Amino acid sequence: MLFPKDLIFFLYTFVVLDLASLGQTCDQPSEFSVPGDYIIAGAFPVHSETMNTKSSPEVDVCERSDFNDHGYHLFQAMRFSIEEINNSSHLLPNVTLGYEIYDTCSESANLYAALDFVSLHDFRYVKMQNNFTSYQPKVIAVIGPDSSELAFTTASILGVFLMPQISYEATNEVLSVKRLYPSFLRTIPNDKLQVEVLILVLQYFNWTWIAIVGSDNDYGRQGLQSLYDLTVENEICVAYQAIIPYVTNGQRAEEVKQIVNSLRQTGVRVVVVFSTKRVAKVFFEAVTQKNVTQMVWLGTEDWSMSPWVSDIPNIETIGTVMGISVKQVGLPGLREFESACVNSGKNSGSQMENCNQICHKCQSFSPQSLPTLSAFDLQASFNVYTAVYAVAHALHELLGCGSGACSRGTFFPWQLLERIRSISFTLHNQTIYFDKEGDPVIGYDIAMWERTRESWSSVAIGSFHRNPRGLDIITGNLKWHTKDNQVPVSICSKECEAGEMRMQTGVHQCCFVCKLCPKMTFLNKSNLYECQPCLTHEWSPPKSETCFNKTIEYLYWTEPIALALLSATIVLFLLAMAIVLVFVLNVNTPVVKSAGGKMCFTMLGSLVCACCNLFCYFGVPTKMTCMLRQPVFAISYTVCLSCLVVRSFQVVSIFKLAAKFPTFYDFWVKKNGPTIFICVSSAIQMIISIIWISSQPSVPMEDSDHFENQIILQCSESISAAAVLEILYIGLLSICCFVFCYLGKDLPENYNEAKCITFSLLIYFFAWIAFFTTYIVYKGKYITAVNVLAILASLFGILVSYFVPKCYVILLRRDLNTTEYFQTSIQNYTRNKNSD
Ligand SMILES: *[C@@H]1O[C@H](CO)[C@@H](O)[C@H](O)[C@H]1NC(C)=O
Ligand SMILES: *[C@@H]1O[C@H](CO)[C@@H](O)[C@H](O)[C@H]1NC(C)=O
Ligand SMILES: *[C@@H]1O[C@H](CO)[C@@H](O)[C@H](O)[C@H]1NC(C)=O
Ligand SMILES: *[C@@H]1O[C@H](CO)[C@@H](O)[C@H](O)[C@H]1NC(C)=O
Ligand SMILES: *[C@@H]1O[C@H](CO)[C@@H](O)[C@H](O)[C@H]1NC(C)=O
Ligand SMILES: *[C@@H]1O[C@H](CO)[C@@H](O)[C@H](O)[C@H]1NC(C)=O
Ligand SMILES: *[C@@H]1O[C@H](CO)[C@@H](O)[C@H](O)[C@H]1NC(C)=O
Ligand SMILES: *[C@@H]1O[C@H](CO)[C@@H](O)[C@H](O)[C@H]1NC(C)=O
Ligand SMILES: CC(=O)N[C@H]1CO[C@H](CO)[C@@H](O)[C@@H]1O
Repeated sequence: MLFPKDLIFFLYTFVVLDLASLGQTCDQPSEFSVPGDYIIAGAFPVHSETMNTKSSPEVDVCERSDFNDHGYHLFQAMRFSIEEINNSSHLLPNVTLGYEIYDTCSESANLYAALDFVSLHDFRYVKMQNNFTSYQPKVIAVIGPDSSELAFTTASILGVFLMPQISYEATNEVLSVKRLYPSFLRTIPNDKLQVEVLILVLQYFNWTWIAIVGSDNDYGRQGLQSLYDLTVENEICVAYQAIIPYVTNGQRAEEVKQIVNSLRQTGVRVVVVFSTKRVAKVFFEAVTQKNVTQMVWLGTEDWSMSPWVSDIPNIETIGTVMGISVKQVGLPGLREFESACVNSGKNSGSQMENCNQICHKCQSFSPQSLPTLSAFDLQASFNVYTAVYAVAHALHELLGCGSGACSRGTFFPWQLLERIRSISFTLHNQTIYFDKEGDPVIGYDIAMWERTRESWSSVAIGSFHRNPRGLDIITGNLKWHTKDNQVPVSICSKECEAGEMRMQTGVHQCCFVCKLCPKMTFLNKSNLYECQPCLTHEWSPPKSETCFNKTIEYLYWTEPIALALLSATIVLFLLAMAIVLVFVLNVNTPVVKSAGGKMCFTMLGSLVCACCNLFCYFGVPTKMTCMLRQPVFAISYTVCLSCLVVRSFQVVSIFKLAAKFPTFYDFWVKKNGPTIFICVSSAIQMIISIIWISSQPSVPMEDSDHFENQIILQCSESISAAAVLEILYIGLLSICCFVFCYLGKDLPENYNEAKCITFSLLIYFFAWIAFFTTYIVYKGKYITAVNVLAILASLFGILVSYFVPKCYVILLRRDLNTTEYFQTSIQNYTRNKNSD
């Protein structure tokens, strides 16, 4: 299929080529050819680009422009490689390659060349048809042209024929879009990769505050755009960007000066110059004139190794120049080839051998006046050499030369293209192959200018390799313009300290003030502009970059305070058991009887039960322990307290009520009043507990609110109505106890328990008030220990003040434990009372 645009090109072909065939000799567009079995075309800028605006439809005559050394070397490199292949007995044996070379100094010369490439063998025209599958143009492949701008034209035309085209210097990334340029390949990496490498270099030296300028053509504009896009992704800020205009005959020179002025004012220390050498030369002339110093200039492959820029007077004042260059590979033999060529041309004069026929100036070269071959020229020449070899290797395969003899069958350019795309070969120890976009899989060198006497040389300071992808910098080779050879700094704001977030000031991300991350938040390195909160089970101190797990805390079985409490519990338990033993052995003595008789065992039993319940308070709280511990204590304590109430009541009633209300007393004794009272009282407390448990039971919970770095495992302590009722009920029993005790405070000493009961109840109240007070101010893990302590105090209070004195009498004062003594004291009491 042909596009309308291409049809116009073809119409143009006839006009242009006809014109060309009319004008012979000198004014003919420069071209140079040597026949062979297969012809490879080359397009080289042997003359510089013409800058004039066209006024008549003519192909530019390149010889009227300046001679271009660089293009000359490239052209010779192509001849050199073809001759080498012709000489080779391995590659394409018995097959001679010819070539046809065009000087592409302008778009019109380039288009002329492109159309000639696709014209038919032996004819100077393109045959119009809509299917070029079996079309056989005179050349089989094209090497060149040099610039992306020219390559766009050639690649569109050759793309229609699927004629292989390999450029050695066109770097624009759009040329890699195979949908648009299906037959385009190149031996120089594309700018997209170059931009990536530039970014890597900026990142390596921590330069985040930069300016970027580019030349006013596809190369510069596209490069600048890609570079800008990538800087945004990589948190590098572009403080200033500009397009450097073409300066012709001094026009627009003022604009360039303006750009340099603006550059100075932004205060950046690093400038990336994405430009062609021609524009870079004009730009750096302005830079030196404006006395801009102390800068780092980061260049692209097109100019950074070129003498065009390094030869500018006073260039050494501008600071450090470093640049990207395509991997430096020498091309041994090229220099000799060029000299040999000059000599042979002189001697024989035959047209076939006159290898400098391409231009008039070339014909006058002597070995001494040959243009110098710089590292940049050599490197570009190697790209040409590689391109020619790629075609030769593909042709070698296509012709089946691997078997020893090449078949000379017909083939079409699109068949050769398929081979070239999949070719892989080694050249000067370098493996050459193309990726699926037609780009070479090669890396870059990073170079820095170094002044050696009066001239510049470039020193490799590192390289970018593609497998694996990465940048290597040789720090030893770095020579900065700064004092002490320090790496120049180009940042907008100083880096924040660890754990500080950035707060952007203004439009640039790189300009910010630092702000501390408060506690319970942290700075995730993936977002430097925000402190993120920690998860609920985590905590962090202020100015932190991570969150820490909170420690899980509860009353461990083994910690000292728990061991102390456990010992006390065991002591309590043993004491209670000892008292039980003593009481059992002396169950019929008056002291035990007066203490309540069998009721004492109920009391002791409930105390032991409460004591055992204490073990529920240690270790990780479980559903069971949380649910049981408080009610069990409350019920046990109620049982015990009920017994005390009954006992006090009985003493009072015997001494005071029996006489006054005998019927009531009889009823109380006969109907087993004490037992009923104790049962009913305990039942009430039990019902309250059941209501509590079923309505709002205490459950295990994790408290992460009260301590920032701890999670406390504890039982929920909710103050519900039932809980209050329970407390009130115990309070009520206590009050009863007091009342009865004080009613009988004048009773004989061995019946008078007022002091000891008051004492134990006081301990109880004091312990629990202390506990609740602590609970209000302290929510840590030791609150459980305080709780245990309060319970222990309550239990010890009763044991020590009520039971221990009785044991004392039983064991050590047997004289007081006799019926006689008790009767005496009762008689004394009665006598005293009567005498009152
Ligand atoms: C090719 O062979 C000829 C003759 O053997 C020799 O003079 C010439 O230098 C060779 N060229 C190259 C590029 O090797
Ligand atoms: C090269 O071609 C010549 C004649 O065309 C033939 O005699 C010779 O055998 C061929 N050599 C090889 C290696 O094919
Ligand atoms: C183009 O020509 C080739 C052979 O000459 C043929 O095989 C192919 O079908 C043609 N394509 C179209 C679209 O006609
Ligand atoms: C760039 O910054 C990083 C981290 O701040 C530092 O480790 C590195 O040394 C710096 N690189 C240079 C070349 O100063
Ligand atoms: C640059 O410096 C030179 C000499 O140091 C001076 O003559 C010239 O005026 C300066 N140019 C500018 C633009 O400052
Ligand atoms: C290729 O590598 C080998 C061994 O590493 C070396 O001897 C040879 O000189 C190299 N050749 C070139 C052209 O660099
Ligand atoms: C930081 O953020 C990244 C991406 O959002 C996430 O993958 C990573 O887990 C975060 N790091 C921390 C410590 O939260
Ligand atoms: C924090 O706790 C989680 C689970 O709770 C665990 O997976 C993680 O390993 C802990 N991290 C550290 C640093 O201990
Ligand atoms: C272009 C070129 O160098 N052609 C030569 C290739 O090699 C054969 C034989 O070696 C010569 O005859 C050609 O002139």
